[in-house]
Amino acid sequence: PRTVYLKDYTPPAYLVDEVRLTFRLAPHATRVLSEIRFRPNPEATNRDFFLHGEGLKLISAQLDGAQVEPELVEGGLRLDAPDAPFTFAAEVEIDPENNTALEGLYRSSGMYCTQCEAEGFRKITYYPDRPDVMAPFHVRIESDQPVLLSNGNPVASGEGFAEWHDPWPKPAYLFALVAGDLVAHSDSFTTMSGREVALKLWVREADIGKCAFGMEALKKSMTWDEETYGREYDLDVFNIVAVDDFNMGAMENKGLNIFNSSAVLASPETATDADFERIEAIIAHEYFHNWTGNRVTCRDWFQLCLKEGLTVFRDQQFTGDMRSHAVKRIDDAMLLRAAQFREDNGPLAHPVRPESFVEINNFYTVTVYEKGAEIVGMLKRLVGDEGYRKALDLYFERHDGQAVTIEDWLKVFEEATGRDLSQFARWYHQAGTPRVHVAEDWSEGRYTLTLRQETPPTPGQSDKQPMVIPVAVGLLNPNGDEVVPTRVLELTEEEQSFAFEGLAARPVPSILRGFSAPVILRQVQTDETRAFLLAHDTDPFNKWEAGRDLARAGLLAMIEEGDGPDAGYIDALDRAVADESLDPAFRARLLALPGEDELAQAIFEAGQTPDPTAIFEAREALRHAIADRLGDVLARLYDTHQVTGPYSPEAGDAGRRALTNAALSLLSLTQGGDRARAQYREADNMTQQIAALGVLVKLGEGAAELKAFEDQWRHERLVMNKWFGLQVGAAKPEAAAGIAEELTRHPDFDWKNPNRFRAVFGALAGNTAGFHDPSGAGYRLLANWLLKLDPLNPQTTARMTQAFSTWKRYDEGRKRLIRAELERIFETDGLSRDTSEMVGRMLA
Ligand code: BAL
Ligand code: ZN
Repeated sequence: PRTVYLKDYTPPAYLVDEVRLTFRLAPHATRVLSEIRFRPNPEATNRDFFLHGEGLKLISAQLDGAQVEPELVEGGLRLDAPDAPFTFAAEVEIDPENNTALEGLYRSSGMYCTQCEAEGFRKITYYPDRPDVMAPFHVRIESDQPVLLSNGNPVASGEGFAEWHDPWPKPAYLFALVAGDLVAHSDSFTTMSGREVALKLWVREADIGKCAFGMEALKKSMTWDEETYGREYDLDVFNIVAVDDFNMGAMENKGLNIFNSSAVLASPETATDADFERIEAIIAHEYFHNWTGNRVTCRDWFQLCLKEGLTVFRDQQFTGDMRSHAVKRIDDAMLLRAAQFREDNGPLAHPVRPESFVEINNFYTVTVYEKGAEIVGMLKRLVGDEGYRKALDLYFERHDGQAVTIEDWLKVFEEATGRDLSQFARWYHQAGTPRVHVAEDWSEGRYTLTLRQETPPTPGQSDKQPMVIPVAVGLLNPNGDEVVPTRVLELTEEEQSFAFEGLAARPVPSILRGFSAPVILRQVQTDETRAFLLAHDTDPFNKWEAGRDLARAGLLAMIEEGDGPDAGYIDALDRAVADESLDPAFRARLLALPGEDELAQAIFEAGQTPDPTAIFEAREALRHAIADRLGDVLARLYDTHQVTGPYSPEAGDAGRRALTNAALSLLSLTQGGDRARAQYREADNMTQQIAALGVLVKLGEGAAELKAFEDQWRHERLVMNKWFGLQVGAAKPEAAAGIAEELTRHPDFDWKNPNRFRAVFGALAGNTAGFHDPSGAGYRLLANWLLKLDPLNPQTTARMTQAFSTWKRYDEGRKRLIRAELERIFETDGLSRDTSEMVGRMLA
C-alpha cells in the first residue's frame, strides 16, 4: 500500500464550481448520476484530471455533453480535460446493501445512510475526493423511502423524490444522504440575527421517546456558540439522524449530522448519567464543527487536528460551562493520560499533525483529537482570553470558505497577539509526551523552582527539541494559605529557573495547576506534602491530583515492595471525601484509583516489568482497605447523598449518583451485596440500575439480576450493549476471556454491528488483567475476531488492534504470545490496508 506524505501536497488541478447529484436508490443497484462543473485551478502545478473512485461500476461518462471513455486506473479515473471550464457527467452503480465497511452509501436496519469522512465519497461517485476542493451541492433523491434527506435546505419534494440544495461550498467528505422510514422530534431555534431554524432529530418510531435530551443539547450548543464565539447557524434546517451501524460516534455533515444511535438517544430508563453527558458533548461537538471544520475546513488530511483539536477544545469548554469546569478538567486529564499518553509511549506514537499515513482512518486518534485540544488550550493560556477571542475572530473572518493549514491557524494568533509561535509550533510536529522534572531551592525568603524538560524518542523521531510549556504554579505557605496565586511560568528552554521573592517561610508548590500542559510532571514529593495539598490546595485539579499521586505511590509500593495499603493515604482520603464543602462529583473522582493500565505504564517507565495480575490484586487490596477503614463515612455518604424525586441528568444529581455509586461499590467489598440488590430492585433509571448490577456481578452474586436485566432489555440494542460489556469488564481476570467467548455465542451477539463488537471486545481490552491473563486466551480470542471482522469492516478492526499496542511493556511470556497473534494477523492474506498499517507499526 502507498504511503502518503504531507511534504508531497500539491494543489488540485481543477476546482469545482457546482455539483449536481441524482440518486436512484435501490438496495443492490443504486444509480448515482453526477454533473460536476470544473474549472482549471490557477494555483495548480499540473493539468492532470484525476477523479477518485472506489468500487464503482461506471455506466457512462460525458464531457460537456459528449460521451467519453475515461481511463479507469487504480483508485479512480483519468481523462484528457480541457484547460478551460467544463462539465463532467457520469452515471455509476453501487451496492449499498453489501457495503459492510460502513463507508460511502450503506444500509443500516433498512435505511440508507452515508459516511464520507475521510475518503468515503469516492465510494459513491467519481470526484476529486480531497478536502481542498469545495463546492455547493444540489442533490435529488429518488426512492420510495418516506424520508429523504441531504445537506443544506430542502428545495423540492413530491411522491418518491426530494431535492436539497446546500449553498455553502463544502468538501465531499461533508456530503450526506439519508433515506428511511423515520420520524422526527421537531423543534426550532431563533438565531442571534432573528432567523428561524427548523431543528429535527430523525429516528425510528420506537426511539421517539429518546430524543428530548439531544434536542435540548442542540439548542444549548447553538446558543453557546453564538454567545461564546459569535458563531451563528447558516441554514434554514438542521437535521440529525440516529443510525445503529456506525463506525464512529457521529459525523458533522453540513446541515445533516449523522449519529451513532449511542451518541444521541437517551431516556432516564435506558441511558446513564455518563451517556447523557457524552451525548450532550457529542451533539455540541458536531454542531460546533459547522464553523470549525465546515465553514473553515482542512487543506488536506494531515491538518485533521485543525478542525478536531479545536472542536474538541470547544466542546470541552461547553461541557465545563454546562456542568463543572473542575470535574471536566479532571475527566479530560484522566482520558488523556489513559489513552493519549499510552499512545505516545508506544509504537503508535505520532505527531498531532502526522507527516505520513497509509490509511487516514487510522489517524482519527486520541493524539489528534485530545492532544490537539490540549494545544489549543495552551495557546489560549499563553495569549489570554482576549487574545484568543481576537485570534479566533480573525480566523473565521480570514478563512471562511477556505481549506487551510496549521500554519494559517498559528498565523492568525501571531497577527492578533503579536506573539512569535515558531517554537510553539513544535507541539504540532513533535510526537511524545514531555517530562518536566522539578527541583526546588529555598534560601532567605527566596524560593526557586528549576524546571527541566525532556521528551523521549518516538518512532521516526529520535531527537527532540524543547517545547513551549505553560506551567501554572501557585504557592501555599505551611499553614495551608495561598501565598502566591496561580501564575503561568513559560518553560521554553531545556532547563529554566523561576524565582519567587519575599516569602516568610518555605512554601509548598502546587505545580501544573489545572493540568496546564499535556506533560508528565516528575516531582519528588513526600506523602505528607501530597496529603497537605489534598487538604489545602485551592486549585481543584491539583487537589485531586495530590490524592491521585498518593494513591499511585501507595499502589506502586504495594506492587513492587510488597507493602500493605498506605494508612496515610486512606486517612487523607477519609478527610477529603467527608468534606461536605466539596462537590460530590469531585469526591466521586477522588474515590477512583489510578487504572491498571496507568500503573503498568508507570512501572514500565521506572524500568520494571509490570505484572497485570499483581497490579489487579494490589488495587483490589487497596479498595478493600479503603472500604474497611472508611466503612462508616461511605455508608453515611451513601445514605445522605441519595437523589430523591424524578430523575434528571443535570450535573448536580449526576454528581450525587456518582458519589453514592462509588461508595456502594466500595461498601459491597466488606458488607456484601444487600445494598446493591436493594438499589437494583428500586432503581428507576439506568445509572442506578447498571451500577448496582456491576457491583453484584463483581461480587459473583449477580446471576439472577443479569438474567432479569436481559429479559427486561432484550429489545433495546443500546442497553444490551451495556449488558454484554459489563459481564466482560467486571469479570475476574482468569474468567474474562472465557466469558467474552461465551457471549460471542449469544444469539444477540450481532458482531457486524460495531457497537456490539466493541461492547464485548472493548470491554475485554479494558479488563487489563483479564486481557493479559498469562494463558494468552484473551489475545487469541481478540485476534480471531479481528481476523473475522477485517474483511467486512477494516476501520473498526484496525482501531481495535490497539488493544495490543502496549505489548512491549510485558514479560517475555506475554510478549511472545502477543507477538505471535500480531504476526498471525499481519501475515493473513488479503488483510485490509487499515489493519495492516496498524499491526505493521506495532510490530516495527
Ligand atoms: N469528523 C469525524 C467525527 C468527529 O470528529 O466529529
Ligand atoms: Zn470532530
